[in-house]
Amino acid sequence: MSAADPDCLFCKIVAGEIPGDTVRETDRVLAFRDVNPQAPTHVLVVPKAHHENAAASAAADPDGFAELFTVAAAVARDEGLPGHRAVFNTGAAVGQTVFHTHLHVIGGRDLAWPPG
Ligand code: DGP
Repeated sequence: MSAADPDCLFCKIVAGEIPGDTVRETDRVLAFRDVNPQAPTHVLVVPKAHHENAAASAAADPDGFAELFTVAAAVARDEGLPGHRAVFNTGAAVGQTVFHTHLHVIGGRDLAWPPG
């Protein structure tokens, strides 16, 4: 696993230094509720290993990256969602604010397409 970044918010949640509302955990992945939910269900699924975005995680640990999606599906099932959206923001230009890979799992209301 890559070293935690001492300045990274999600590394601190993974380490338990900052509380997170955890809904699922595996050896490699933590899923917790977004502090600023955009829908009735808004869960962030993060690899415990620190990488700054989805592509970096996929390159460094393909199996761990795939596990983000199996955990996302389990979260959606647990929440009883009839469908859900799974989104990575990559880069500040499209709204990434936390530079530790995180898959947004959003559902529980109608979602427009294309996204804004
Ligand atoms: P993004 O904009 O794609 O980088 O998403 C970052 C998300 O992280 C955003 O939806 C809000 C969420 N967030 C920021 N700070 C915290 C926090 O301290 N705890 C939790 N649970 N979520 C946070």
